[in-house]
Amino acid sequence: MMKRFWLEKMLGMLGWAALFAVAFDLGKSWPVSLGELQGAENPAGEKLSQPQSREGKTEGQEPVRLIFDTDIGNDVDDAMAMAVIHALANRGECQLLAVTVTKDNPYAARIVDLLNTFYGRPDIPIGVVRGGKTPEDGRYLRQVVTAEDGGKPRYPHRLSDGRSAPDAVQVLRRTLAGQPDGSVVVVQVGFSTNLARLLDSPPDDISPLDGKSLAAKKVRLLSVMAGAFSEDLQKRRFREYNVVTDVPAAQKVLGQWPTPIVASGFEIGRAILYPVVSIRQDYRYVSHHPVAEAYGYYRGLEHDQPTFDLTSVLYAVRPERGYFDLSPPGWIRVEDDGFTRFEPDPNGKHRYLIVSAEQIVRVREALCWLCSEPPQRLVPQSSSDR
Ligand SMILES: [Ca+2]
Repeated sequence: MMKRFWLEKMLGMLGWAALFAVAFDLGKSWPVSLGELQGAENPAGEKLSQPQSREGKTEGQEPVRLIFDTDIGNDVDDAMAMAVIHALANRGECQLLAVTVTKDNPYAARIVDLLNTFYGRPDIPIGVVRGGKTPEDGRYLRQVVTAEDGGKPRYPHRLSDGRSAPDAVQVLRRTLAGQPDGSVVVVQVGFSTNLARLLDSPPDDISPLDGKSLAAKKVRLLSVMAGAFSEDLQKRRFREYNVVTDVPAAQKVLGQWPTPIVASGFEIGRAILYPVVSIRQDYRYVSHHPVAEAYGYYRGLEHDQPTFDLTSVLYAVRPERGYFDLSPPGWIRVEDDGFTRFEPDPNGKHRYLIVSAEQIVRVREALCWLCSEPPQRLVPQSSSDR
């Protein structure tokens, strides 16, 4: 115990020393604000400013306003994608406005609440689907949500029954109505049930706009994990799970959504595997980590995991970092059996992600860092804390 105390103390001092070194290298007196650092020159004389966007505005000032729509519990990548969102929120790159759930299981909303609480954002609105798809528990929801140590919940959270959470469409409407026009990015990594119902929603006391007009007014981009666009998957007529599970909803959203859509097809997440060694090594900053525990139940601690939903989040928040290339514009068509086809059209509003071998390596490493990033403040865990 004493050894650890002194080790931490020394590491802390080293950290401060490094910060002072940076400050003096820049020829500034302490303290140096982040703003000053961004505008300053480094010793090599290169400007440390933020990149300029096409419109000439400085990027990175305004966090991406994000709504996450998920079928969490059917696969573990949804939970990992939430960890990535919270890491990006820690860095001021995004603001998580709300989470809506398309898996119709009461533990799904509870694990969302649990993860938001673990990452220090327990007040984020959560909406749930009613009469939705995949009501079964899946492989990790119940285990992680109900885990206990010494008779106390291992991962504290407020929501004691997912069924008591508000309806997803209401949460979507209220969240969108409260945001500036053209500012929201929606990330949909499950079925299209909630967004299809949003499009169908009539004006109400939340907003005088119907759902389609509200989305047109408020949403800048819809980033979806859906479909399959590579040559081999097209040839095999591969039907992707998120689309197949609720085909009419996918047809509605991909046919009627009023703003641009970027899809991460099955081939992207399949090509970029999250290395299980990261799960075994990078989450040990707490005795029990909900994401690592969910991973263990779902995938096991011997196997890598496709990064499907994580890629939709990464693109939504960091679209201009060259992690992915984009297809030419066109339209994603959903056939009645759930098969997706892409029709190029210069006036189309849809694109899909493409990755090169080099980008695969870059994205994998970025996702390891982001997914395993500790919360800004750790919630004390019961009994067995190290
Ligand atoms: Ca998912």
